[in-house]
Amino acid sequence: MKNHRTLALIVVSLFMFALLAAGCGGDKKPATPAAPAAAAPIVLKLAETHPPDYPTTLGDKKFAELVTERSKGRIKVEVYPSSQLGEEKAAIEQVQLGALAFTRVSSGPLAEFNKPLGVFSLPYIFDSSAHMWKFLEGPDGQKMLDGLQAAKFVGLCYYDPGARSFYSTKPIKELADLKGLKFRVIQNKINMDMVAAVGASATPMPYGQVFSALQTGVIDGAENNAPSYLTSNHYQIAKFYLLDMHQRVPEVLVMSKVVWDKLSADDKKLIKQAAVDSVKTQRELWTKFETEAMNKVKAAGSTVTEVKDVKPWQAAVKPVIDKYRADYKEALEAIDKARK
Ligand code: GTR
Repeated sequence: MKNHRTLALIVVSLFMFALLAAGCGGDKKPATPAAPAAAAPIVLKLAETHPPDYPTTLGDKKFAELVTERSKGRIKVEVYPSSQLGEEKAAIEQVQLGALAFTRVSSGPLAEFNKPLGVFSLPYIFDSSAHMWKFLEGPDGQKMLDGLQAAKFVGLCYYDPGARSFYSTKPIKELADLKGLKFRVIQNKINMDMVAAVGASATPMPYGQVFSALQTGVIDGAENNAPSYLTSNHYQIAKFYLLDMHQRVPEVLVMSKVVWDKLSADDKKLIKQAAVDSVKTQRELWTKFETEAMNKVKAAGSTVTEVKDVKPWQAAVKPVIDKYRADYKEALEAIDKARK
């Protein structure tokens, strides 16, 4: 009897030992400690309205690539093109709330959240791309980026927006042809006034709705730079493009201040620098694509008319500048100074 019990005890002990050796021993520590698990990367989303191979999207991707490389994979920026995360206004709202880390948008819609940026929607304030960049890269342009913090954004950098011009389904070859036509604009008060000043009427609507609005005749036209005119396919319906170049509305890469505040000082520096360093890529690709886009729309049958003299255009929209001059006094003076 006693022998049986001893035998049973030995068998049970051997069984327990085998279990422990197989790693089923509850919280028993392993003999050699495992290497600490790698921390999961910080994943940050970026919303972009343009298609994947558009120069601005490629600027975003360069930014993402620099962030991954410089953080050695610790921080990952995922770029969502083609308005997958919503139209610009919705993306801006999400960034402001902190639900989304970044968005690349036009300062046109962003001005609805941070008034000082509205100055960029005023027509003909910049003579050329060089004039615009001189201002943007100077202290006053940078001050405007920094000013975004007041609206819970961190302005990281500007991207090249090109120049916006009117296009229509109706023949437009000079200023007088715009009279009575209905143009879609980016939602912003200055755009409404500008379109009224050239004798037309403005319909604000999100970018993604313009194609069908042109198709159904809800609007007669819209206005944008050549790359957008091409990639949005608006050129397929609105075949008359009049190069009046009324606005240069800088593109801005913004980050959510809510997300920014959670980052370490070193990571903030890394992100800011990666954005600044991505500008060169975006600008180079932009210049190339502007010409390419123009050639493509011409080849596809668009009638592109150059405006030889912008003076009548400038005279027509002068009341708009006068109306807003007091609101944007300081910025307008700095923009004038950058001309010299
Ligand atoms: C483009 C700009 C977009 C968007 C669009 C529009 O030029 O890059 O961000 O603002 O215009 O007209 O809605």
